[in-house]
Amino acid sequence: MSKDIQEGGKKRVWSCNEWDPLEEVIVGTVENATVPTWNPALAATTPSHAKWFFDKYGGQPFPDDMIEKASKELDNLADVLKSLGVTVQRPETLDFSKEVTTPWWNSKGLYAAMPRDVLMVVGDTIIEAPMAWRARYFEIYAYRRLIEDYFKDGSRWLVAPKATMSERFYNAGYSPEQATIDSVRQFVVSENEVAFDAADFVRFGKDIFVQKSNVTNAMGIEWVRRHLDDDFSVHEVEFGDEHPMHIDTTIVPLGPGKLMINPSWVERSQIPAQFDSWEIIEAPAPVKPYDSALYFSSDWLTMNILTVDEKHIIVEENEEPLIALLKQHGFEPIPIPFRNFYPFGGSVHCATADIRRRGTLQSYFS
Ligand code: ABU
Repeated sequence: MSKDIQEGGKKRVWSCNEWDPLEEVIVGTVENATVPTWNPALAATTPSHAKWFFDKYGGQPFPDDMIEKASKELDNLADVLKSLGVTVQRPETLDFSKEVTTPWWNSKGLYAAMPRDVLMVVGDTIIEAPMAWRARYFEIYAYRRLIEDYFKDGSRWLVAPKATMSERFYNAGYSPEQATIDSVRQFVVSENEVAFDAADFVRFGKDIFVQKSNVTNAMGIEWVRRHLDDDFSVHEVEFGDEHPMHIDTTIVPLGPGKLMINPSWVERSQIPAQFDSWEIIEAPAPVKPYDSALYFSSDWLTMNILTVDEKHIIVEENEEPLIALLKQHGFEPIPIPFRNFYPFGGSVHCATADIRRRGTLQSYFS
């Protein structure tokens, strides 16, 4: 990679890690969000207590009051980011209630609420993830006009191969109750086709860590590895989440040399040796009870924060123990209301995707 590119130059798309000063970001939308019908891919990671929600609303729009409250919180997040000098983009609203037909299956869509899941920026390259839920097959098109603009402005653009998501894409024998067999983690996606969600990757400059999950398989990880410049190394990690989907409630970098871990899933012995000289900070337990149910995620949305720069971190305002902990470590948390977004499956990290962070491509590990 040329020196100019290593430094981002004047590129509109440039982001190498999770903590350099954020200059442009996409914030998702819950407009037209449609509840998926219960299916094995969803069941693999969805808390079983939430099944009633999908039985009741599957195939229908999310209830209006949920959309209204979450939209307000997203708009507020966008305003907070703008007030910090960050350029904010929003996706197009697609008609997610429309049923699409492929040669193998029919499905309605889901939403464009979680840009972090569907795309990632590595250096000056936008990577479109192929996704692993049928309801998310066409989700990237909500971002396509933006991506086309970024491409016109000089970004590189990689589109991962779309799987058929036919029967062979999934492990027919997978059961969430038997997620580990003989110490080997099982997943609902098979190894027959490329699968990954972008949110299973976390960027630390030249080193990128990724977990296999119920939406990311070894072929998906290898696809990313082979398509990145030689400057990047992709390291696979495994932690204790029995039903993993997205790494951003498991390990979260707070800045160079500071890693926040989920103490209920991450044993110190599982942390890769690269982090030996890093400060490891255990996230406090999530604050409960929630005002609203968690239909798509674990309780650990607490950790799903957005680092604006090395000092400022956007966090959900009810997560007081986390706010206190961040202050103790010298950060200035920016609390915002975001609990009404939680039932859609994420918090501020999921709801955003970095497009530009000021900084250079570096190695943070000796
Ligand atoms: N999409 C982030 C949610 C991960 C979790 O369930 O903890």
